[in-house]
Amino acid sequence: MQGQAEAGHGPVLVQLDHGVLHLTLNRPDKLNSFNQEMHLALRAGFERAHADPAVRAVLLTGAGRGFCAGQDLGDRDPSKQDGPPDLGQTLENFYNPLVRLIRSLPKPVICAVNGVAAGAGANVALACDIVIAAKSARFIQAFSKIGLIPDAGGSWSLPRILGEPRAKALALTAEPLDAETAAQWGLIWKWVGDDHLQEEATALAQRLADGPTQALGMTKLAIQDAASQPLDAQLDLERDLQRRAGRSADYAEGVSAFLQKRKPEFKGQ
Ligand code: LHQ
Repeated sequence: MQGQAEAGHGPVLVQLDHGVLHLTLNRPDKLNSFNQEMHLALRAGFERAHADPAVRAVLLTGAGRGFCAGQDLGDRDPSKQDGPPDLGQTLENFYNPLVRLIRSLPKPVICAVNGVAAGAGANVALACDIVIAAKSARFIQAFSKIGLIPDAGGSWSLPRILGEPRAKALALTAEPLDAETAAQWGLIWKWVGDDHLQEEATALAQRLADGPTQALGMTKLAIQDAASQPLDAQLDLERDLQRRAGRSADYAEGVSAFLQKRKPEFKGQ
C-alpha cells in the first residue's frame, strides 16, 4: 500500500497497492446494490483515480457472492413515497456521473465480475475497459422486470457491442446471460474459473499499472472516440495523440529498453 487514506470498511473498500486502486463494492448482504452511500463512495474512488498520479489502473469488483444487483430497491418502496419518483434525477445525480467518470478516466479500468451483475450493476461493469467474469457470474438486464429501461449506459453499450438483435433480446426479456456466452458474444474480455478470478484480475491490473500509463489512457480514449468519428477524424486524432505519446518519458524508456534488450521500467510519465 502507498500513502493515501485507505478504507477497510464502508460501502466501498478502497486500497491502493503498487499503482492499482482496488475498489470493492461492499454491501454483500444486498448483493452490492447501489444506495446513495455506495454511489458517493464509488464516485470518490473514481475521482481519486482521476486526481492521484499514484493510481495507474483501477480494479473494480464486488464483495461476497454478487458483483452488483443494480439499484437498491429497498430504498424505492412505492408505498412509502408521496407520489411517482423522478428516476431521471437519480440517473442525472448518480449513475450518469459515475459512467462518465469511468469512461473519461485516462487510465485502464478492469472489472472483475465475481457474481451476478444485474440492472445498472451490469451496465456499470460494461462501462469499464476490460471485463473479466467468474464462470458462475451472470449478466441480467433486469430493468424490464420492474418496468424500467436499460440505464447506466446500457442502451448505448449493448447495441454497440452486441448489435441490435442480441441487445434487444437481452433487454426485453431480462434473461440472464452466463459468463461463457457473454465472452463468446464479445460482451466481456473473458471468463475464468471462480477460484482464479481475483488472482487473474489483479495480475492483469498490475500489468497495466506497470505500463506506460499515458499511452494506455490515450489508447482507451482513442478507441472510445472511434465510435462517433469518421476515419479521417480518427486519423487526425491518432496523429495528435501519438505526438503526445512520443514526447513521454515512457516512450523513450520503451524504445531504450527494446534496444538494450531489457524489460522497460515505465513510470507513467
Ligand atoms: C437486493 C437487490 C436489490 C435490494 C438483491 N435491491 N436488495 C436506476 C434508477 C433508479 C431506480 C431504479 O433503478 C435504476 C437502475 C436499476 O438498477 S433497475 C434494476 C434493479 N435491480 C433489479 O431489479 C435486480 C433485483 N434482484 C434480483 O433480481 C435478484 O436478487 C438477482 C437476480 C440479482 C440475484 O438473485 P439471487 O441470486 O436469487 O439472490 P436473492 O434474490 O436471494 O438476493 C439476495 C439478497 O439480496 C436478498 O436479500 P435477503 O434479505 O432476502 O437475503 C435480496 O432481497 C437482496 N437484493 N437485489 N436490487
